[in-house]
Amino acid sequence: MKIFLKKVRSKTLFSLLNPVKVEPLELCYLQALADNLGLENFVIDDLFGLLEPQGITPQVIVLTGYNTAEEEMLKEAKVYKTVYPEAKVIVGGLHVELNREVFRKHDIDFVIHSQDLTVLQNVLKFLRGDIVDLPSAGVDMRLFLEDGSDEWREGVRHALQTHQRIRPARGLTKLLSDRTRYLDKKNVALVKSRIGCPYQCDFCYCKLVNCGDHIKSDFQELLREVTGIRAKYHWLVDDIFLASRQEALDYLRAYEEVKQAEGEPRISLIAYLRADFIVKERDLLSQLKESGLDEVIVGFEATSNNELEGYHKQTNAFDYPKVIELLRDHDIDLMALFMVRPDYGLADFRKLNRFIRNNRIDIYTISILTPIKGTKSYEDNRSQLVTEDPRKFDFLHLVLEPRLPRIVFYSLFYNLHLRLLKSRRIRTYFWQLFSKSAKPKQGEGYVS
Ligand code: B12
Ligand code: SF4
Repeated sequence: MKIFLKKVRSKTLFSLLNPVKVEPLELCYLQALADNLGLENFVIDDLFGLLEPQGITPQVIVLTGYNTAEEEMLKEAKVYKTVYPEAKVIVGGLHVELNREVFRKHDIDFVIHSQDLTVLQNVLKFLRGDIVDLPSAGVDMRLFLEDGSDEWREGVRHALQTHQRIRPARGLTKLLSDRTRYLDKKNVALVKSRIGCPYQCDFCYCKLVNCGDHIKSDFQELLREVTGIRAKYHWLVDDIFLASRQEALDYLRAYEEVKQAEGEPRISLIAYLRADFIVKERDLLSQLKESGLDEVIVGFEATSNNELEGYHKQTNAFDYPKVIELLRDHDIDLMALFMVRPDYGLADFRKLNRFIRNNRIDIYTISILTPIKGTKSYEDNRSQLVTEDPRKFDFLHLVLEPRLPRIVFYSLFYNLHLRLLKSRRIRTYFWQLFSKSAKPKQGEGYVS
Protein backbone atom coordinates (compact mmCIF):
# COMPACT_ATOMS: atom_id res chain seq x y z
CA MET A 1 0.00 0.00 0.00
CA LYS A 2 1.41 3.39 -1.01
CA ILE A 3 0.52 6.41 1.02
CA PHE A 4 0.87 10.19 0.50
CA LEU A 5 1.29 12.29 3.64
CA LYS A 6 0.62 15.92 2.86
CA LYS A 7 0.65 19.18 4.78
CA VAL A 8 -1.79 21.51 3.06
CA ARG A 9 -0.90 25.16 3.37
CA SER A 10 -2.67 28.30 2.34
CA LYS A 11 -0.98 31.48 1.23
CA THR A 12 -1.29 34.05 4.00
CA LEU A 13 0.48 37.34 4.78
CA PHE A 14 2.77 35.24 6.99
CA SER A 15 3.81 33.04 4.09
CA LEU A 16 5.00 36.03 2.03
CA LEU A 17 8.28 36.07 3.94
CA ASN A 18 8.02 32.97 6.16
CA PRO A 19 10.10 34.54 8.96
CA VAL A 20 9.69 31.27 10.81
CA LYS A 21 10.17 28.21 8.66
CA VAL A 22 10.26 24.81 10.30
CA GLU A 23 9.79 21.18 9.39
CA PRO A 24 6.17 19.95 9.51
CA LEU A 25 6.65 17.86 12.65
CA GLU A 26 3.19 16.32 12.38
CA LEU A 27 4.29 14.61 9.16
CA CYS A 28 7.28 13.12 10.99
CA TYR A 29 4.81 11.46 13.38
CA LEU A 30 2.61 10.24 10.53
CA GLN A 31 5.65 8.95 8.70
CA ALA A 32 6.84 7.01 11.76
CA LEU A 33 3.43 5.39 11.94
CA ALA A 34 3.46 4.47 8.25
CA ASP A 35 7.03 3.15 8.58
CA ASN A 36 6.00 0.97 11.53
CA LEU A 37 3.29 -0.57 9.39
CA GLY A 38 5.76 -1.12 6.57
CA LEU A 39 3.88 1.21 4.21
CA GLU A 40 5.69 2.93 1.38
CA ASN A 41 5.12 6.59 2.19
CA PHE A 42 5.78 9.92 0.49
CA VAL A 43 5.88 13.22 2.37
CA ILE A 44 4.53 16.15 0.42
CA ASP A 45 4.98 19.76 1.50
CA ASP A 46 5.03 22.56 -1.08
CA LEU A 47 6.80 24.90 1.34
CA PHE A 48 9.94 22.81 1.05
CA GLY A 49 9.48 21.84 -2.59
CA LEU A 50 8.50 18.26 -1.68
CA LEU A 51 6.07 17.62 -4.50
CA GLU A 52 3.86 14.66 -5.46
CA PRO A 53 6.10 11.89 -6.83
CA GLN A 54 5.63 11.22 -10.53
CA GLY A 55 4.33 7.84 -11.67
CA ILE A 56 3.19 6.66 -8.23
CA THR A 57 -0.45 5.80 -7.63
CA PRO A 58 -1.32 6.08 -3.93
CA GLN A 59 -3.92 3.87 -2.28
CA VAL A 60 -4.21 6.27 0.66
CA ILE A 61 -3.86 10.05 0.86
CA VAL A 62 -3.54 11.69 4.29
CA LEU A 63 -4.09 15.44 4.53
CA THR A 64 -3.38 17.71 7.46
CA GLY A 65 -3.54 21.51 7.76
CA TYR A 66 -4.43 24.47 9.97
CA ASN A 67 -7.63 26.52 10.04
CA THR A 68 -6.44 28.86 7.27
CA ALA A 69 -6.01 25.87 4.94
CA GLU A 70 -9.53 24.50 5.47
CA GLU A 71 -10.73 25.31 1.96
CA GLU A 72 -7.53 24.09 0.35
CA MET A 73 -7.85 20.79 2.21
CA LEU A 74 -11.37 20.30 0.86
CA LYS A 75 -10.24 21.28 -2.64
CA GLU A 76 -7.23 18.98 -2.52
CA ALA A 77 -9.42 16.07 -1.39
CA LYS A 78 -11.62 16.66 -4.43
CA VAL A 79 -8.68 16.84 -6.83
CA TYR A 80 -7.07 13.70 -5.41
CA LYS A 81 -10.37 11.81 -5.65
CA THR A 82 -10.66 12.83 -9.29
CA VAL A 83 -7.09 11.82 -10.14
CA TYR A 84 -7.02 8.68 -7.98
CA PRO A 85 -10.69 7.57 -7.67
CA GLU A 86 -9.71 4.31 -5.95
CA ALA A 87 -7.64 6.00 -3.23
CA LYS A 88 -8.99 6.59 0.27
CA VAL A 89 -8.69 10.14 1.55
CA ILE A 90 -8.07 10.65 5.26
CA VAL A 91 -7.97 14.04 7.03
CA GLY A 92 -6.81 14.85 10.55
CA GLY A 93 -4.79 17.23 12.69
CA LEU A 94 -5.37 20.18 14.96
CA HIS A 95 -8.04 21.96 12.92
CA VAL A 96 -9.95 18.82 11.97
CA GLU A 97 -9.99 17.72 15.62
CA LEU A 98 -12.48 20.43 16.63
CA ASN A 99 -14.16 20.93 13.25
CA ARG A 100 -14.87 17.42 12.03
CA GLU A 101 -18.33 18.23 10.61
CA VAL A 102 -16.74 20.57 8.02
CA PHE A 103 -14.80 17.65 6.56
CA ARG A 104 -17.60 15.10 6.31
CA LYS A 105 -17.78 15.47 2.55
CA HIS A 106 -18.15 13.12 -0.40
CA ASP A 107 -14.44 13.36 -1.35
CA ILE A 108 -13.24 12.36 2.11
CA ASP A 109 -13.44 8.82 3.49
CA PHE A 110 -12.16 9.14 7.07
CA VAL A 111 -12.16 12.17 9.36
CA ILE A 112 -9.87 11.55 12.33
CA HIS A 113 -10.57 13.81 15.29
CA SER A 114 -8.31 12.39 17.97
CA GLN A 115 -4.73 13.13 19.04
CA ASP A 116 -4.29 9.39 19.48
CA LEU A 117 -2.29 8.15 16.50
CA THR A 118 -3.42 4.57 17.03
CA VAL A 119 -6.74 5.72 15.52
CA LEU A 120 -4.97 6.33 12.19
CA GLN A 121 -3.02 3.12 12.68
CA ASN A 122 -6.30 1.21 12.94
CA VAL A 123 -7.73 2.92 9.86
CA LEU A 124 -4.67 1.92 7.85
CA LYS A 125 -4.81 -1.64 9.16
CA PHE A 126 -8.51 -1.74 8.31
CA LEU A 127 -7.84 -0.53 4.76
CA ARG A 128 -5.12 -3.12 4.33
CA GLY A 129 -7.45 -5.83 5.58
CA ASP A 130 -5.48 -6.61 8.75
CA ILE A 131 -8.58 -5.99 10.85
CA VAL A 132 -12.22 -6.49 9.90
CA ASP A 133 -13.91 -4.05 12.26
CA LEU A 134 -12.70 -0.50 12.66
CA PRO A 135 -13.05 0.80 16.25
CA SER A 136 -15.19 3.91 15.94
CA ALA A 137 -13.74 6.11 18.71
CA GLY A 138 -11.90 9.12 17.29
CA VAL A 139 -12.90 8.65 13.66
CA ASP A 140 -15.86 9.40 11.42
CA MET A 141 -16.16 7.00 8.49
CA ARG A 142 -18.08 7.55 5.26
CA LEU A 143 -20.42 4.69 4.33
CA PHE A 144 -21.91 4.18 0.88
CA LEU A 145 -25.63 3.61 0.70
CA GLU A 146 -27.25 1.55 -2.04
CA ASP A 147 -28.87 4.62 -3.62
CA GLY A 148 -25.38 6.07 -4.13
CA SER A 149 -25.61 8.58 -1.29
CA ASP A 150 -23.29 8.81 1.70
CA GLU A 151 -23.89 8.27 5.37
CA TRP A 152 -21.38 8.99 8.11
CA ARG A 153 -20.66 6.65 10.98
CA GLU A 154 -19.62 9.13 13.66
CA GLY A 155 -17.11 8.07 16.28
CA VAL A 156 -17.17 9.43 19.83
CA ARG A 157 -14.47 11.88 20.82
CA HIS A 158 -11.43 10.09 22.09
CA ALA A 159 -8.62 11.59 24.16
CA LEU A 160 -5.12 10.37 24.89
CA GLN A 161 -4.62 9.65 28.58
CA THR A 162 -0.88 8.99 28.45
CA HIS A 163 1.87 9.90 26.01
CA GLN A 164 1.75 8.06 22.73
CA ARG A 165 4.35 5.46 21.97
CA ILE A 166 4.88 6.60 18.39
CA ARG A 167 7.84 8.97 18.23
CA PRO A 168 8.48 11.10 15.13
CA ALA A 169 10.69 9.80 12.33
CA ARG A 170 13.51 12.33 12.05
CA GLY A 171 14.69 11.81 8.49
CA LEU A 172 12.63 14.81 7.41
CA THR A 173 14.05 16.99 10.19
CA LYS A 174 17.53 16.07 9.00
CA LEU A 175 16.70 16.65 5.36
CA LEU A 176 15.23 20.10 5.92
CA SER A 177 17.40 21.34 8.78
CA ASP A 178 19.54 23.70 6.70
CA ARG A 179 16.39 25.38 5.36
CA THR A 180 14.72 25.99 8.70
CA ARG A 181 14.79 29.20 10.68
CA TYR A 182 13.24 31.04 13.57
CA LEU A 183 13.90 34.61 12.43
CA ASP A 184 17.68 35.04 12.62
CA LYS A 185 18.18 31.64 14.29
CA LYS A 186 18.92 29.08 11.60
CA ASN A 187 18.80 25.30 11.79
CA VAL A 188 15.83 24.79 14.08
CA ALA A 189 14.18 21.46 14.88
CA LEU A 190 10.72 21.17 16.42
CA VAL A 191 10.02 18.97 19.42
CA LYS A 192 6.77 18.26 21.23
CA SER A 193 6.49 16.88 24.70
CA ARG A 194 3.27 18.01 26.42
CA ILE A 195 -0.28 17.59 25.23
CA GLY A 196 -2.67 20.51 25.80
CA CYS A 197 -2.34 23.16 28.48
CA PRO A 198 -3.44 23.27 32.12
CA TYR A 199 -4.61 26.91 31.78
CA GLN A 200 -7.93 28.13 30.43
CA CYS A 201 -7.40 31.44 28.65
CA ASP A 202 -10.66 32.45 27.05
CA PHE A 203 -9.49 33.10 23.46
CA CYS A 204 -7.30 30.01 23.19
CA TYR A 205 -7.81 27.11 20.77
CA CYS A 206 -4.97 24.99 22.14
CA LYS A 207 -6.57 24.38 25.54
CA LEU A 208 -9.38 22.48 23.78
CA VAL A 209 -7.28 19.86 21.99
CA ASN A 210 -7.32 16.29 23.29
CA CYS A 211 -10.84 16.96 24.67
CA GLY A 212 -9.24 19.51 27.01
CA ASP A 213 -7.27 16.76 28.79
CA HIS A 214 -3.75 17.82 29.61
CA ILE A 215 -0.77 15.44 29.69
CA LYS A 216 2.42 16.66 31.36
CA SER A 217 5.88 16.47 29.82
CA ASP A 218 8.27 13.69 30.51
CA PHE A 219 11.53 15.66 30.74
CA GLN A 220 13.82 12.63 30.52
CA GLU A 221 12.13 11.64 27.28
CA LEU A 222 12.22 15.24 26.03
CA LEU A 223 15.95 15.55 26.63
CA ARG A 224 16.58 12.17 25.02
CA GLU A 225 14.75 13.38 21.94
CA VAL A 226 16.46 16.79 21.88
CA THR A 227 19.96 15.39 22.30
CA GLY A 228 19.24 12.88 19.56
CA ILE A 229 18.45 15.53 16.95
CA ARG A 230 21.31 17.42 15.40
CA ALA A 231 20.14 21.02 15.23
CA LYS A 232 21.46 24.32 16.47
CA TYR A 233 18.16 25.23 18.11
CA HIS A 234 15.29 23.10 19.33
CA TRP A 235 11.88 24.77 19.41
CA LEU A 236 9.75 23.09 22.04
CA VAL A 237 6.29 23.78 20.65
CA ASP A 238 4.41 22.74 23.82
CA ASP A 239 1.94 25.41 24.85
CA ILE A 240 3.87 25.78 28.06
CA PHE A 241 7.34 24.44 28.84
CA LEU A 242 7.23 24.61 32.65
CA ALA A 243 3.87 24.97 34.36
CA SER A 244 5.09 25.05 37.97
CA ARG A 245 8.19 25.25 40.17
CA GLN A 246 8.08 21.50 40.62
CA GLU A 247 8.19 20.99 36.86
CA ALA A 248 11.15 23.36 36.58
CA LEU A 249 12.99 21.39 39.27
CA ASP A 250 12.13 18.13 37.48
CA TYR A 251 13.53 19.52 34.22
CA LEU A 252 16.73 20.72 35.91
CA ARG A 253 17.17 17.32 37.54
CA ALA A 254 16.64 15.52 34.23
CA TYR A 255 19.20 17.85 32.60
CA GLU A 256 21.71 17.15 35.38
CA GLU A 257 21.24 13.39 34.89
CA VAL A 258 21.99 13.68 31.18
CA LYS A 259 25.02 15.83 31.99
CA GLN A 260 26.34 13.28 34.49
CA ALA A 261 25.79 10.38 32.12
CA GLU A 262 26.81 11.88 28.77
CA GLY A 263 28.51 15.22 29.44
CA GLU A 264 27.10 18.73 28.92
CA PRO A 265 24.26 18.43 26.36
CA ARG A 266 24.86 21.93 24.85
CA ILE A 267 21.34 22.53 23.66
CA SER A 268 19.56 25.80 22.84
CA LEU A 269 15.86 25.63 23.56
CA ILE A 270 13.21 28.05 22.35
CA ALA A 271 10.14 27.50 24.54
CA TYR A 272 6.91 29.03 25.80
CA LEU A 273 6.77 30.26 29.40
CA ARG A 274 4.11 32.27 31.17
CA ALA A 275 4.87 35.69 32.64
CA ASP A 276 3.65 34.66 36.10
CA PHE A 277 6.07 31.69 36.12
CA ILE A 278 9.02 33.90 35.20
CA VAL A 279 8.36 36.37 38.01
CA LYS A 280 7.54 33.78 40.62
CA GLU A 281 10.39 31.41 39.87
CA ARG A 282 12.97 34.06 39.03
CA ASP A 283 15.59 32.37 41.24
CA LEU A 284 15.65 29.43 38.81
CA LEU A 285 16.28 31.49 35.67
CA SER A 286 20.06 31.32 35.72
CA GLN A 287 19.98 27.54 36.16
CA LEU A 288 17.44 27.25 33.36
CA LYS A 289 19.66 29.38 31.12
CA GLU A 290 22.63 27.15 31.94
CA SER A 291 20.48 24.13 31.22
CA GLY A 292 19.70 25.12 27.66
CA LEU A 293 16.97 27.78 27.78
CA ASP A 294 17.96 30.21 25.03
CA GLU A 295 14.74 32.04 24.20
CA VAL A 296 11.28 32.25 25.70
CA ILE A 297 8.06 33.11 23.96
CA VAL A 298 5.75 34.88 26.39
CA GLY A 299 2.06 35.49 25.70
CA PHE A 300 1.65 38.90 27.33
CA GLU A 301 -1.50 39.48 25.23
CA ALA A 302 -2.41 42.88 26.76
CA THR A 303 -0.90 45.54 28.96
CA SER A 304 -3.95 46.29 31.11
CA ASN A 305 -5.32 44.04 33.82
CA ASN A 306 -8.89 44.75 32.72
CA GLU A 307 -8.23 43.12 29.39
CA LEU A 308 -6.25 40.25 30.94
CA GLU A 309 -9.09 39.51 33.33
CA GLY A 310 -11.50 39.43 30.38
CA TYR A 311 -9.27 36.78 28.80
CA HIS A 312 -8.96 34.80 32.08
CA LYS A 313 -5.22 35.01 31.52
CA GLN A 314 -4.39 34.94 35.24
CA THR A 315 -1.31 37.12 34.83
CA ASN A 316 -0.67 40.61 36.18
CA ALA A 317 0.28 43.33 33.69
CA PHE A 318 2.16 45.17 36.45
CA ASP A 319 4.63 42.23 36.46
CA TYR A 320 5.41 42.50 32.77
CA PRO A 321 8.23 45.10 32.93
CA LYS A 322 9.88 42.94 35.58
CA VAL A 323 9.55 39.85 33.37
CA ILE A 324 11.28 41.67 30.52
CA GLU A 325 14.04 42.92 32.81
CA LEU A 326 14.60 39.48 34.37
CA LEU A 327 15.00 37.83 30.98
CA ARG A 328 17.38 40.56 29.84
CA ASP A 329 19.45 40.20 33.02
CA HIS A 330 19.72 36.46 32.44
CA ASP A 331 20.56 36.84 28.76
CA ILE A 332 17.51 34.85 27.72
CA ASP A 333 16.01 36.12 24.45
CA LEU A 334 12.39 37.19 24.56
CA MET A 335 9.70 36.91 21.90
CA ALA A 336 6.72 38.85 23.27
CA LEU A 337 3.23 38.07 21.99
CA PHE A 338 0.51 40.74 22.09
CA MET A 339 -3.07 40.91 20.86
CA VAL A 340 -5.11 43.90 19.79
CA ARG A 341 -8.88 43.79 19.96
CA PRO A 342 -11.13 44.94 17.12
CA ASP A 343 -12.72 47.41 19.56
CA TYR A 344 -9.38 49.11 20.23
CA GLY A 345 -9.38 52.90 20.04
CA LEU A 346 -6.51 55.27 19.36
CA ALA A 347 -5.52 55.42 23.03
CA ASP A 348 -5.24 51.61 23.24
CA PHE A 349 -2.88 51.45 20.27
CA ARG A 350 -0.82 54.31 21.72
CA LYS A 351 -0.62 52.55 25.08
CA LEU A 352 0.68 49.33 23.54
CA ASN A 353 3.17 51.24 21.41
CA ARG A 354 4.43 53.06 24.51
CA PHE A 355 4.74 49.81 26.44
CA ILE A 356 6.84 48.18 23.73
CA ARG A 357 9.03 51.28 23.42
CA ASN A 358 9.48 51.94 27.14
CA ASN A 359 10.37 48.33 27.84
CA ARG A 360 12.72 48.18 24.85
CA ILE A 361 11.18 44.95 23.58
CA ASP A 362 13.30 43.81 20.66
CA ILE A 363 11.12 41.09 19.14
CA TYR A 364 7.37 40.82 19.35
CA THR A 365 4.33 39.78 17.36
CA ILE A 366 0.94 41.42 17.41
CA SER A 367 -2.16 39.44 16.54
CA ILE A 368 -5.64 40.72 15.95
CA LEU A 369 -7.95 38.94 18.40
CA THR A 370 -9.65 36.33 16.21
CA PRO A 371 -12.27 33.81 17.24
CA ILE A 372 -11.06 30.46 15.94
CA LYS A 373 -13.54 28.01 14.44
CA GLY A 374 -14.21 25.19 16.87
CA THR A 375 -14.14 27.41 19.97
CA LYS A 376 -17.05 28.82 21.98
CA SER A 377 -15.89 32.31 21.17
CA TYR A 378 -16.31 31.57 17.44
CA GLU A 379 -19.90 30.44 17.99
CA ASP A 380 -20.63 33.41 20.27
CA ASN A 381 -19.35 35.86 17.65
CA ARG A 382 -20.56 34.05 14.55
CA SER A 383 -23.36 36.46 13.71
CA GLN A 384 -20.94 39.38 13.87
CA LEU A 385 -18.22 37.93 11.65
CA VAL A 386 -17.55 40.09 8.61
CA THR A 387 -16.07 37.12 6.76
CA GLU A 388 -16.07 33.34 7.02
CA ASP A 389 -13.16 32.97 4.58
CA PRO A 390 -10.77 30.65 6.47
CA ARG A 391 -7.70 32.37 4.97
CA LYS A 392 -8.61 35.55 6.83
CA PHE A 393 -8.38 33.78 10.21
CA ASP A 394 -4.61 34.19 10.34
CA PHE A 395 -4.57 36.77 13.17
CA LEU A 396 -3.50 39.46 10.70
CA HIS A 397 -6.96 40.29 9.35
CA LEU A 398 -10.04 41.80 10.93
CA VAL A 399 -12.80 39.22 10.99
CA LEU A 400 -14.97 41.33 13.31
CA GLU A 401 -15.97 44.93 12.60
CA PRO A 402 -13.51 47.30 14.30
CA ARG A 403 -14.58 50.30 16.37
CA LEU A 404 -12.25 52.58 14.39
CA PRO A 405 -12.62 52.88 10.61
CA ARG A 406 -10.89 49.85 9.06
CA ILE A 407 -8.21 51.87 7.34
CA VAL A 408 -7.33 53.64 10.59
CA PHE A 409 -7.29 50.34 12.48
CA TYR A 410 -4.97 48.67 9.96
CA SER A 411 -2.70 51.75 9.81
CA LEU A 412 -2.32 51.74 13.57
CA PHE A 413 -1.86 47.97 13.59
CA TYR A 414 0.93 48.04 11.00
CA ASN A 415 2.41 51.11 12.62
CA LEU A 416 2.91 49.05 15.79
CA HIS A 417 5.28 46.83 13.77
CA LEU A 418 7.56 49.66 12.64
CA ARG A 419 9.76 49.43 15.69
CA LEU A 420 10.67 45.90 14.62
CA LEU A 421 12.79 47.41 11.85
CA LYS A 422 15.12 48.70 14.55
CA SER A 423 15.55 45.25 16.06
CA ARG A 424 19.02 43.80 15.73
CA ARG A 425 17.62 40.32 15.23
CA ILE A 426 15.15 41.42 12.57
CA ARG A 427 17.87 43.26 10.70
CA THR A 428 20.06 40.16 10.86
CA TYR A 429 17.13 38.14 9.55
CA PHE A 430 16.59 40.49 6.57
CA TRP A 431 20.29 40.53 5.86
CA GLN A 432 20.34 36.71 5.80
CA LEU A 433 17.22 36.62 3.65
CA PHE A 434 18.38 39.00 0.96
CA SER A 435 22.08 38.22 0.97
CA LYS A 436 21.53 34.66 -0.17
CA SER A 437 19.08 33.15 -2.60
CA ALA A 438 16.35 31.78 -0.34
CA LYS A 439 14.87 29.63 -3.09
CA PRO A 440 13.98 26.11 -1.91
CA LYS A 441 15.32 23.22 -3.90
CA GLN A 442 12.52 21.62 -5.89
CA GLY A 443 12.27 17.88 -5.44
CA GLU A 444 9.90 15.01 -5.15
CA GLY A 445 7.95 13.78 -2.12
CA TYR A 446 10.38 12.69 0.54
CA VAL A 447 10.59 8.95 1.05
CA SER A 448 12.08 7.66 4.28
C1 B12 B 1 4.93 25.80 15.59
C2 B12 B 1 3.64 26.37 15.09
C3 B12 B 1 3.62 26.96 13.83
C4 B12 B 1 4.79 26.92 12.85
C5 B12 B 1 4.61 25.73 11.88
C6 B12 B 1 4.77 24.39 12.61
C7 B12 B 1 4.56 23.18 11.76
N1 B12 B 1 4.42 22.03 12.38
O1 B12 B 1 4.58 23.25 10.54
C8 B12 B 1 4.61 28.27 12.12
C9 B12 B 1 5.26 29.35 12.96
C10 B12 B 1 5.14 28.33 10.72
C11 B12 B 1 3.10 28.43 12.24
C12 B12 B 1 2.37 29.20 11.39
C13 B12 B 1 1.00 29.39 11.52
N2 B12 B 1 0.23 28.93 12.52
CO1 B12 B 1 0.86 27.84 13.98
N3 B12 B 1 1.36 26.90 15.53
C14 B12 B 1 2.46 26.32 15.88
C15 B12 B 1 2.30 25.65 17.26
C16 B12 B 1 2.95 26.51 18.33
C17 B12 B 1 2.83 24.23 17.32
C18 B12 B 1 2.40 23.35 16.13
C19 B12 B 1 3.25 22.12 16.01
O2 B12 B 1 4.18 22.06 15.21
N4 B12 B 1 2.97 21.09 16.81
C20 B12 B 1 3.67 19.83 16.75
C21 B12 B 1 2.83 18.79 15.99
C22 B12 B 1 3.55 17.47 15.98
O3 B12 B 1 1.63 18.67 16.71
P1 B12 B 1 0.20 18.71 16.02
O4 B12 B 1 0.20 19.63 14.86
O5 B12 B 1 -0.81 18.90 17.05
O6 B12 B 1 0.10 17.25 15.41
C23 B12 B 1 -0.20 16.15 16.27
C24 B12 B 1 -1.67 15.76 16.19
O7 B12 B 1 -2.52 16.87 15.98
C25 B12 B 1 -1.71 14.73 15.13
N5 B12 B 1 -1.96 15.10 13.74
C26 B12 B 1 -1.55 16.16 13.04
N6 B12 B 1 -1.96 16.06 11.77
C27 B12 B 1 -2.61 14.89 11.64
C28 B12 B 1 -3.24 14.27 10.55
C29 B12 B 1 -3.87 13.05 10.74
C30 B12 B 1 -4.55 12.39 9.59
C31 B12 B 1 -3.87 12.45 12.02
C32 B12 B 1 -4.55 11.17 12.22
C33 B12 B 1 -3.26 13.06 13.10
C34 B12 B 1 -2.63 14.27 12.90
O8 B12 B 1 -0.45 14.12 15.16
C35 B12 B 1 0.55 14.95 15.72
C36 B12 B 1 1.30 14.14 16.74
O9 B12 B 1 0.76 14.15 17.99
C37 B12 B 1 0.73 25.61 17.38
C38 B12 B 1 0.19 25.67 18.80
C39 B12 B 1 -0.14 24.30 19.31
N7 B12 B 1 -0.38 24.22 20.57
O10 B12 B 1 -0.21 23.32 18.61
C40 B12 B 1 0.29 26.79 16.50
C41 B12 B 1 -1.01 26.64 15.72
C42 B12 B 1 -1.05 25.27 15.15
N8 B12 B 1 -0.87 27.62 14.64
C43 B12 B 1 -1.97 28.17 14.29
C44 B12 B 1 -2.12 29.10 13.23
C45 B12 B 1 -3.49 29.73 13.07
C46 B12 B 1 -1.05 29.41 12.38
C47 B12 B 1 -1.14 30.35 11.18
C48 B12 B 1 -2.27 29.94 10.23
C49 B12 B 1 -1.37 31.79 11.56
C50 B12 B 1 -0.32 32.47 12.33
N9 B12 B 1 -0.23 33.74 12.07
O11 B12 B 1 0.37 31.91 13.15
C51 B12 B 1 0.25 30.17 10.50
C52 B12 B 1 0.14 29.37 9.20
C53 B12 B 1 1.09 29.83 8.17
C54 B12 B 1 0.94 28.95 6.95
N10 B12 B 1 0.88 29.54 5.82
O12 B12 B 1 0.84 27.73 7.06
C55 B12 B 1 -3.13 27.69 15.16
C56 B12 B 1 -4.00 26.70 14.38
C57 B12 B 1 -5.46 26.77 14.73
C58 B12 B 1 -6.22 25.76 13.93
N11 B12 B 1 -7.46 25.55 14.28
O13 B12 B 1 -5.77 25.19 12.98
C59 B12 B 1 -2.35 27.09 16.40
C60 B12 B 1 -3.07 25.95 17.11
C61 B12 B 1 -2.08 28.23 17.38
C62 B12 B 1 -3.28 28.98 17.84
N12 B12 B 1 -3.12 30.26 17.94
O14 B12 B 1 -4.34 28.54 18.12
N13 B12 B 1 2.63 27.74 13.31
S1 SF4 C 1 -1.50 29.59 28.82
FE1 SF4 C 1 -1.26 29.81 26.59
S2 SF4 C 1 -1.74 27.81 25.69
FE2 SF4 C 1 -2.50 27.81 27.82
S3 SF4 C 1 -4.65 28.38 27.67
FE3 SF4 C 1 -3.48 30.27 28.01
S4 SF4 C 1 -3.00 31.07 25.94
FE4 SF4 C 1 -3.66 28.92 25.72
